Amino acid sequence: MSLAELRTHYSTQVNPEEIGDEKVSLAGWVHEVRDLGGICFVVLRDRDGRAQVTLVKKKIDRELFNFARKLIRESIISVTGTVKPEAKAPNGYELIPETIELLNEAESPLPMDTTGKVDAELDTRLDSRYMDLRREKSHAVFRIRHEVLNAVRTFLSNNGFLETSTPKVVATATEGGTALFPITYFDREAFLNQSPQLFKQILMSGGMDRVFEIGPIFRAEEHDTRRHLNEATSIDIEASFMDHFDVMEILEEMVAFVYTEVKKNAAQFLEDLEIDLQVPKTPFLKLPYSEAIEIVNANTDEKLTWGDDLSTLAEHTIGQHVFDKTGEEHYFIIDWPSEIKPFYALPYENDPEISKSFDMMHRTMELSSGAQRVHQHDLLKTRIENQGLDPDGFEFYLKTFRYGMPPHAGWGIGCERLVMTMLGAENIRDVVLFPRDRKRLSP
Ligand code: AMO
Repeated sequence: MSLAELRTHYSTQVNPEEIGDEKVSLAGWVHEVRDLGGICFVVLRDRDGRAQVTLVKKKIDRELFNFARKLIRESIISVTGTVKPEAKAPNGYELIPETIELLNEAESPLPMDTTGKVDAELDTRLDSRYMDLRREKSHAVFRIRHEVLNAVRTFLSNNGFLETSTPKVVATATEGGTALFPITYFDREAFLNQSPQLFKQILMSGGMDRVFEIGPIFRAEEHDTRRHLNEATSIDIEASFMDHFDVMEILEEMVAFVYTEVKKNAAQFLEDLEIDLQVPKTPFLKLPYSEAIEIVNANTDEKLTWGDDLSTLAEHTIGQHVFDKTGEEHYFIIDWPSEIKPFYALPYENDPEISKSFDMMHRTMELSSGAQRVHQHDLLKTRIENQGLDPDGFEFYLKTFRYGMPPHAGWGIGCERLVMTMLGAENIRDVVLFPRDRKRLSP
């Protein structure tokens, strides 16, 4: 027998009306054993749900009954039997076993509660993530993340974007300001990439026209906050013959599509998390940076001037202001000072102090940033120099601007922040399987 035959169905696939006398095999974890003397219930849990295995002492083989009573929680079993409708049991049926095969017994006591009845600290949960994932609420988060990425792929593919993968081991920085993780690459120093930025732009010169990438980015940021990771997942796009407004439209439509798909395809998991998801309305408000700092100055003690970055307090203040006015959590801050945006952001021709750039915000934090890019070689070289970087290190990138580079634009959105804000998670680590932060390198 092949191992796949240990299971004919997932627990949620069994319909007692349709199945009749047909034999059913389920495989999974022993979630709970309730021994009431004359009757014993074993709750089997698999990835998609639960099933009640019912053993009535008088009606069943004595040996099987005694075996079931002694099953240790979280052991792996395969149960074969017939089903009976039972309104009070999960999925509306109970499984009357003919055989129960113990495939791998769990040790006892368990390192962590998996029923969700006992609250555990985030750190404890992350230390034993394999146990934590067996909790309904933790599992739900990653089912939703799966739907998010599925929807992103569908949306971008349907809009003509090609999926690409670019190197994570690189020789240069792109996002000045945030530090790099150095690594040893044979006899040279290399770094873990902060963003696919340079590569996705090179692909525009290569005629790929519209590309996207979903991949890891590495940021050696020292701060330990609830919304920063040192390894994150970035969803990046780059598109030729588009300006910043064109790609903002793609971004807001994508976010609305993702919410709609999650609502449709992950309804059960939203329910497990007690979330009533509201699909954001498009188009999102586009607030110029100059107005954004006025809002901060009018409502807080901060006195921001042109060229200042936005603090967390500033972001919260603007987010609340927009929410009070529009009832929407998503909005853009556009037209940032050129001096605080990376070298690749294109300044307006008639007012070079301002760049064709944007951040897409959620009420409490930045979700994405993007821009129309500098596509003129000489201007790009000057901007690299002006930011104190050495253009020689960028030669592989710069030269692609000399032989036919179309005007283009793009953005990057953090997958974890997208999921975090969608679910109202307190801490970004909640929505990452194995977070990498200042303190955490294992598991
Ligand atoms: P930026 O540096 O703003 O832009 O990053 C884009 C988005 O990626 C997410 N992100 C992070 N999430 C968690 N922890 C971090 N340390 C972290 N750093 C970034 C955020 C952020 O908004 N090359 C540009 C994008 C572009 O212009 O196309 C870039 O990397 O959600």
